[in-house]
Amino acid sequence: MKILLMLVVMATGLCIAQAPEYQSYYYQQCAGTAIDVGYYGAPCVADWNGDGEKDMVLGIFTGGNIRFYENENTNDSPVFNSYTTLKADGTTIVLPSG
Ligand SMILES: [Ca+2]
Repeated sequence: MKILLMLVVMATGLCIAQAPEYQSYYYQQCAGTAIDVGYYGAPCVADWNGDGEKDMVLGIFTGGNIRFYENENTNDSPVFNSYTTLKADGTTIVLPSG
């Protein structure tokens, strides 16, 4: 019985599986300009400030800083107009590289 159920689930999965659809890439912008941090930017999207909209936290290899971009629009159409450099105890966070 378990084998039959597993075969049905597998067959159903095969029938509804579709090829993924990809969108072309784009440069995320801040205040209308493409965000460019040089090499090895490390973005992370999360609701950092708890307002329900996903923000962007961006680690930067050069300089080792971390930027916070607050989303000023919706999750479907995020808008970033500025950023702040994250600090801990009043001191800018600098992560060593290498
Ligand atoms: Ca947010």
